[in-house]
Amino acid sequence: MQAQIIGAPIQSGAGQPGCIMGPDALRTAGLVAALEGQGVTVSDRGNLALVEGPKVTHPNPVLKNLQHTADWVRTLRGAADKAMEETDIPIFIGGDHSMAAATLPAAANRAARAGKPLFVLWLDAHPDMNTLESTVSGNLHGCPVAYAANLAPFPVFPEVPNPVDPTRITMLGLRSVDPPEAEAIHATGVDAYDMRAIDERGVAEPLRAFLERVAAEDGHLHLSFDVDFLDPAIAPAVGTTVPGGATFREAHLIMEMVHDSGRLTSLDLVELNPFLDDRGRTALLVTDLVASLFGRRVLDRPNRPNAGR
Ligand code: DIR
Ligand code: MN
Ligand code: MN
Ligand code: MN
Repeated sequence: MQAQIIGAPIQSGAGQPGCIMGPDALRTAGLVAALEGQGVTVSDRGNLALVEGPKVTHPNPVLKNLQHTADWVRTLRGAADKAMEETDIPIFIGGDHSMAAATLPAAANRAARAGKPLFVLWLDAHPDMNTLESTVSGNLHGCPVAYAANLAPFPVFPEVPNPVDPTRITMLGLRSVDPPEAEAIHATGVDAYDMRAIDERGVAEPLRAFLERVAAEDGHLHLSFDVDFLDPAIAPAVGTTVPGGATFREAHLIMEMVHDSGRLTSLDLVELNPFLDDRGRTALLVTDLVASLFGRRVLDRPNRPNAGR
């Protein structure tokens, strides 16, 4: 299996600086070796350079860094559409979650070319379903799902030829949802599990049902992993921590189940802010989760009879 790593050092969509260092922290933590350790042939394409695009404006004065973020989304969209053509599994390392405004449409384009439905697994404390009108913070990392699913006009970003079907999005880990986002979840049929649902049902049951749907419809699967999905106690390096997040064990289980499904076709690793990290522990944890996502399991430890599986 081949994977490309595409670094997107974009931080203008987040409320505070630091995500610009995310891609290099993930490399420093050993992301390439973690993938190669699972037999993946990795091509690290380095970090993208911003290309300035057409001038954009919007009447909502609260929007922050609109031009710069729009330029980044356009730049990454071009690179993402290309990576989707070139490799089995593009891995987009960021960078804040406005990246998904490029990677989701690119994943949807590839699925459409293949004649397959696109499913999205969204692991995040937030649904990121604000529109350019509904956002209160003005941070564009709170908007990519609404844009990619075409829930509202986003004239500042490129056109979305293949909107993501909200009923094929499963969100796990929600615990900070703005009222317009809650309305959008219900109105569109996004399959959303907040922490209460996870406390009551665990992660395995809803995830298994989702992965069975992906298999039944022979779909593509894009996984968008926001570091704030994790509990802040184990993953402090994110600007938008929310208490009560996923545990180490829940997160690894999800990664192992997605691996076992054999369905993963593209991946975002977003919102890592190394400026807020504690001796690299969050970058190391994310790297470790990626190893699980690509097949590492406990019984693969050397000196066990099934080592090297
Ligand atoms: C909030 C927080 N819903 C917003 N969103 C965050 O700014 O739109 N997303 N932090 O990651
Ligand atoms: Mn997010
Ligand atoms: Mn988030
Ligand atoms: Mn494997």
